[in-house]
Amino acid sequence: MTSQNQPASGEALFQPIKLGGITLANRIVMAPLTRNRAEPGNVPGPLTVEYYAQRATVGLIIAEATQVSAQAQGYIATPGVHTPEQIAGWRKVTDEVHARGGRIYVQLWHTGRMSHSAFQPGEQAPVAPSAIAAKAKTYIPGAGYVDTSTPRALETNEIAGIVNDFRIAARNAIEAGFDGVEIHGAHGYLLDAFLRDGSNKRTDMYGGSIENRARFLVEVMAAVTAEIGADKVGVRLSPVSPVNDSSESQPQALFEHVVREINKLKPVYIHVVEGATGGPRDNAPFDYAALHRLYDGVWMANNGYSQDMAEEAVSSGKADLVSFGRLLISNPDLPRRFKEKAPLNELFADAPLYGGTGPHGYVDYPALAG
Ligand code: 8OZ
Repeated sequence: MTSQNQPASGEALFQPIKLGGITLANRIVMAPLTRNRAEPGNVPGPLTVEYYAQRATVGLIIAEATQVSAQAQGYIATPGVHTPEQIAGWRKVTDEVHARGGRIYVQLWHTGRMSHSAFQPGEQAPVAPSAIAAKAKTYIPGAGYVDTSTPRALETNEIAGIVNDFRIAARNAIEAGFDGVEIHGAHGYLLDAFLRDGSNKRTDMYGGSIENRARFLVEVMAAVTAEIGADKVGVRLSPVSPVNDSSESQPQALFEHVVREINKLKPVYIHVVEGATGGPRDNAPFDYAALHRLYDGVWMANNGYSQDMAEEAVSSGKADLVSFGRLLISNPDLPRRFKEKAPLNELFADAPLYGGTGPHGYVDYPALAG
């Protein structure tokens, strides 16, 4: 109910903060960013080690969305954390970040209907709350950007297996050296698609009422907190983001229920995307302060924050942490640049945010000299 570790005044972004059993050096977080750079087997490779290591001066890195199972994949070259090779690849990343004094969580996802049968085991249909295709696209080599596949509705008795996939992936993440995990409960992926009445038309105990639609996410949070400890688990929500064809008729009531239930499990943070992901912050009315009041842990805000906005949010107690996406792609040393009020690099115009092979646009954004 109260914001934690608020500094008295000034330089709020540079006050350390406790997050479960670890202390973050500052309030600047690297948001989870899909880059589609995983190597064959969906294993993070040497450039990914370098990329995260370059960004280790943020208070916390949240490594990109990482699939909990083969079925969870929806895009090309996204990493997993469900095979020994993937765990070993991530171990190199976490070792290098820790060697540089950084802290790193990983975001765990199941893409649900945001997938294509080309990514699915046996080229099956992707799975979702209901058999409704998202009006969205994914990239397939050779075919380009194609519509996501019409999913099949999960059987009620399949849900426990996916809860278990999240539980095992969380255990694997700890084995890989991560300081904790963020459950991806946002952006229209499987858990968020269950939350929302635009994508969930079920008539079993996982559909209908708000309580029922929240059940899957709450079960995942309960399983993961029981497995690795609530002090190592966060969750990301995007209450009014329309991204990936997401819609909900009563977002305030839905997400107040979700946060009340999640609060009982005492995860260390809630990470909220305010407004439309990567777009307008005021696309739909929503009372984020009302949500924050329902939660006792660390509150992380995201979406289009500048340094000044972040400083105001943390010094006023609206947020304890602020995560940055694009600014951290182009500025590996963002905390230092903020501290020194140094100019910020722009994104390269000639390098893709998603995919690519060599260093360009991934590990060649310059840090300040000296
Ligand atoms: C951009 C492209 C693909 C995936 C998200 C994991 O929106 C993503 C994502 C973003 O959370």
